[in-house]
Amino acid sequence: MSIFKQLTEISRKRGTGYIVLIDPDTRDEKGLISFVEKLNEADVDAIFIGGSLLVDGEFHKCIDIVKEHSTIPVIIFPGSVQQISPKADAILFLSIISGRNPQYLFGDHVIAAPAIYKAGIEPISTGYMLFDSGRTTTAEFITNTKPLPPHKPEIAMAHALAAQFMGMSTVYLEAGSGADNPVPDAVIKAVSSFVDIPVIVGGGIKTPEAAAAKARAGASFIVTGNVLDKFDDPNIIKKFSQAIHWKE
Ligand code: 1GP
Repeated sequence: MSIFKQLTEISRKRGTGYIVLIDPDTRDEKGLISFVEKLNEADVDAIFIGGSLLVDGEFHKCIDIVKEHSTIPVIIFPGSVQQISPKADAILFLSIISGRNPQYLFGDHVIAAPAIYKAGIEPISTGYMLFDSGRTTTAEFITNTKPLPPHKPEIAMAHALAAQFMGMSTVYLEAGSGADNPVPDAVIKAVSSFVDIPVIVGGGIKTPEAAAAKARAGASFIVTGNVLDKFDDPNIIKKFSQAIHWKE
């Protein structure tokens, strides 16, 4: 069964799936191994690896280490065409549909497709929708795209439906890593009840309670990233996981 099918099965059974994003620039090897060990015990459904701006260039090493220490599926969340590895299980084949920059709509894809084919990893066609979250995010700046207004659900709904009509497998509602304001629950509810494809939600989700509300609003998957480093609580990942898997 494909990774995408496995994940949609999980979200159907558990209400919502939980995905943790690892930015390869933020941890040294020792820190990464101990973080992955925590993920193994916290009932996390998948790991995203990637970032909009990789300073250290530790992307490949990061995937090697995570694969060596975990059996959780590893999905590349690419910030650029350089972020492709045969060691991963799958890759989000992202089109930034909130923007109108051709490079990120159907430009880099032409360069990446043969490399992904050669790597033999599963592409997951994803309509990536960046939302305005109060201040400029790295993704917005690097991709030179305008984010969607967060208080206009009808605009978000139309974008997501267009993605579905174009045959994309999923849409990703993104406020950006460390966003002050995550994607509002009302937008998640409007989009997820309007389209048939799974809805991934991430960016600035700071507490298990906030994650639970977004899960119940209709998110198929919740993604948390750097926010996990801001807690002293050693059980925080488990708490997110329990809050997100709301059908249990
Ligand atoms: C995943 O970019 C997010 O979509 C991760 O965001 O780092 O704010 O959790 P945080």
